[in-house]
Amino acid sequence: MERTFVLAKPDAVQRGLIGEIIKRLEQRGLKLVAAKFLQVSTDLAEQHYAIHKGKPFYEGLIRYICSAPVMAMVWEGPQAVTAVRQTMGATRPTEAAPGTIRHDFGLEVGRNLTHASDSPENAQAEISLWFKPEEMVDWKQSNETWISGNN
Ligand code: IDP
Repeated sequence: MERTFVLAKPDAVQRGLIGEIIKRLEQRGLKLVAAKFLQVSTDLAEQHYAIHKGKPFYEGLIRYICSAPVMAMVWEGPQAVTAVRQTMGATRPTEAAPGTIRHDFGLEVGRNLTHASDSPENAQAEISLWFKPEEMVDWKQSNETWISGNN
């Protein structure tokens, strides 16, 4: 099983799309193992997006992430990183496939609604940046064997 870090960004929160994002991940078969609603500090935003420091969109990206609350989550499942990125769609909403969150609810890259880790290594780093170990909930979902299994 793999875990990945997901954010419903400020535009998703302001537009009342937290439920829609959670619904799609739940329907995919993924399991929610941690969640919190918070106002992101500049310090946390800069750590999270450190890789983009120096890019033309960096300052605006930090302002965007800190502009309203976000919903931070950890989702678990087989190939969770790949599955969630697929459900989110391409970074630019106009390049995202129909049926993905970014396509179905977005138009601009600067308001693309969600973040999801792009590799298992980055997922681990992002999970430990945003969550304490005791905030993760280990639980068994009763329908797990109907979502993942080889028999
Ligand atoms: P990702 O979120 O799909 O992993 P990244 O390339 O890692 O995409 O970019 C991180 C975030 O930075 C994007 O989700 C988007 O919010 C923002 N971003 C990326 N490129 C641009 C841009 O050209 N203009 C404005 N914002 C951008």
